[in-house]
Amino acid sequence: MSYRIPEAFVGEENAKLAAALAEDYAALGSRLARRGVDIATVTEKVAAFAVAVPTWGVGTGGTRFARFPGPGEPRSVFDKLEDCATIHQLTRATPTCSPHIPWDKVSDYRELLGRAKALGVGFDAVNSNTFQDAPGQRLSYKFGSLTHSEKAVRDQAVAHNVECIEIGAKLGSKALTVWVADGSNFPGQSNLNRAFDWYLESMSEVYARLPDDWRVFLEHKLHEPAFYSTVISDWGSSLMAAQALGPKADCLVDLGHHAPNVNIEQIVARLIRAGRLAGFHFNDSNYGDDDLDTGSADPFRLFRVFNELVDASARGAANFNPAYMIDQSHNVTDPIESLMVSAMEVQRAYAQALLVDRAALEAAQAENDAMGAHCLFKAAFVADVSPILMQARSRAGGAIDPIAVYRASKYRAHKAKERPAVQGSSSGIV
Ligand code: RM4
Ligand code: MN
Ligand code: MN
Repeated sequence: MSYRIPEAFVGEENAKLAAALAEDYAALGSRLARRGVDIATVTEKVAAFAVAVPTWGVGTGGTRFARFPGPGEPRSVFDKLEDCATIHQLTRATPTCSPHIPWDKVSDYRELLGRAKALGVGFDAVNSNTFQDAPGQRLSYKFGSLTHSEKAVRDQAVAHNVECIEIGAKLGSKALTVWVADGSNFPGQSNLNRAFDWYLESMSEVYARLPDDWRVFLEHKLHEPAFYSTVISDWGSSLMAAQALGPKADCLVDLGHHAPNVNIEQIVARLIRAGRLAGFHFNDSNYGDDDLDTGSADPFRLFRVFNELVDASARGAANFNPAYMIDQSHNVTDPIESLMVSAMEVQRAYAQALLVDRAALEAAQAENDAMGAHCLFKAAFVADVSPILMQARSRAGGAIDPIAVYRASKYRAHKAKERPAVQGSSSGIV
């Protein structure tokens, strides 16, 4: 029997903090009431908010230079599911996980689905992978996949994406996320227009294989591994592709996939306006695709993104149904701790955005009261909404303090015994 944190243990740990939480929650409730905000409504909305965790995120990541594996790392997708379930057990914010194929390929998907159900987690969007060669693969993706100059390689990449849809259908997923690393490293190496044509040609074949109730998420990224040109480098290329492919294609925003200082929330606003926002890969970034923990470096940016989302939902924006996923790499932390904190940071940004006094903000904007508008906006960001998050978690059976409970349970030490290290494990982004 593999170790799971006993529910009773979570209850005992919560009991130690319950009185303090009740006090803090009541105090915040009256503070918010003075501003005309009903804390119960905000708490309900936060409780209903979910974000998917990436199966590849529960393994230790790495940089181009090294990977430092930790004890008790998941050795297979079954182990990964256990860790994802633990993250959800304590945070109650991550009921689904997003698989990556072929990393999470198994011979029996019914068994995998059964295991997930037993653990109380489901599957979110399936991620295809044509940025590396799978063992035994016939043709190489060294010079591209969906946009390779040779038709046979493009066909192989299309077939891989179709296989991902088939696997996802068995797991109850409803979306395929496609990030292509394709591009060029030298000016002149490829024809910028032709590469885009090939992308559209290949993706329309993938699109044609989507079940009726599926969507495809097109993920753009500025650079890496292609350092001169990437085929789907920005939201403009992504939107052009989505519009060419059809209504089931939308644009996914990975927060780390933009140039430094780009106004990501404005990109989000534009995609919402176009009715084409697929959703997010949350992480944080200082320079590029750093894959830092969500909200760790720039929580204000995360808040600004959520402000656009809450605004869109308040306006009843059309075709607005974003999928929320985390996509980050954990190089120096326990991945379970990182993912729990990140899920809570996403909820925090959402809760803060719900506090923005939209009527007052609109009035200040109409009067061109720049400082007044900014202060209103900032007031929501600096509010400490922790008691709301804690209350939502504990009501749902999660931990008031997930990190403390996780550490006290010694989950990782249990897993280190159960999961002797194996060579060539597919954990993490390596
Ligand atoms: C990419 C991109 C994809 C992710 C891979 C591992 O930079 O963010 O979403 O699947 O990394
Ligand atoms: Mn991503
Ligand atoms: Mn990335």
